[in-house]
Amino acid sequence: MAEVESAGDFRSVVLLAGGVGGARIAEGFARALPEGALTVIANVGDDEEFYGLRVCPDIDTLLYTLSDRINRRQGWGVADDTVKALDVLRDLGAPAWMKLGDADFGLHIWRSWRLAEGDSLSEITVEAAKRFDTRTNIVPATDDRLRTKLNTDEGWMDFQPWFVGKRCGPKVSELRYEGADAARPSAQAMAAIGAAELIVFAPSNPLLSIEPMLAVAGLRDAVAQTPAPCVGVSPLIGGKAVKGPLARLMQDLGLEATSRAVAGRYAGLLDGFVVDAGDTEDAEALRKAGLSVASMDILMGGPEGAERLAREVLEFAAGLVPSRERRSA
Ligand code: FO1
Repeated sequence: MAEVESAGDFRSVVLLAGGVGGARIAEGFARALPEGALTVIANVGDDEEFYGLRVCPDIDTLLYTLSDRINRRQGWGVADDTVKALDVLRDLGAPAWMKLGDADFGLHIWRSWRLAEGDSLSEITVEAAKRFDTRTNIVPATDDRLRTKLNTDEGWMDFQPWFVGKRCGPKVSELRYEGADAARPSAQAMAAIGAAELIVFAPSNPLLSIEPMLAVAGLRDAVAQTPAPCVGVSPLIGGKAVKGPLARLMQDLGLEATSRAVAGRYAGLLDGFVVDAGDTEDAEALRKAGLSVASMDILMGGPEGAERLAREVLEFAAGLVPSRERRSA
């Protein structure tokens, strides 16, 4: 591994990401790093089949964000998209609760066609990232089937029916990452981790975005064993998520909705953790537990704010002597 002494020295950074927060910080790193230096390993636990088409919301949010096609107000989907196809589906009596836009359908059709032709999700995603000119490598955590399931007061549910269909309403008592035991990490994800000078856990939902990937044993082991520093960024500010149901979900599951508890989810994997400047108690508690902690403004806002955060995270990581609290865990 090349010597990294300052933030500008990083030539291969891996970001584990899912959801809107993951895509936002990915855009920040893409702006802060040299072209091609960033590989984003994307969650596939949110994937779902609609009308026989394979939809990969976390991969697609990355593709659209990094190619500047994203609907920035929503954080997902294509800007200025229309819903004519969905209207026809609704007229024909098909369920239409997932707002799939017309331009978005194009990507799902292309992906499903390529999968049917025998190409892997990794090959398809890498090609989509190139063709959309994202200037970033985007790879799925696994090519195998992996699905986040939620046990709720309405019974076991798939992720999108819970998240979008029921607007996260049903109370959650248990999570399961179906398929994780048998899933192998994608070759591209393993190669990226093997070459990484830094691994960052995005400010994504740990339970819904990061842990489904870490449930793939080969991927978790590779992260645990890398000599590269591993840094997590909290998705919580003052116990609240900028977007999404994280705080509610943590409470449902009997966890404290704090940055400290988020870091705890990654025990054994981190050399450093980034919390919001206002969360001083969390920073203190984590430092006492032996973790290097940086406090900064973690609210990204737009692309400039995301780039500022990415640069500050790189600065922090460059100064870290891998503490290996994770080695002794
Ligand atoms: N989120 C919503 O809240 N409502 C939707 O109708 C919706 C549609 C949708 C379509 C394509 C896509 O890639 C994402 C979409 N999302 C929608 C977001 C998606 O549910 C979430 O980004 C993730 O799965 C959570 O990380």
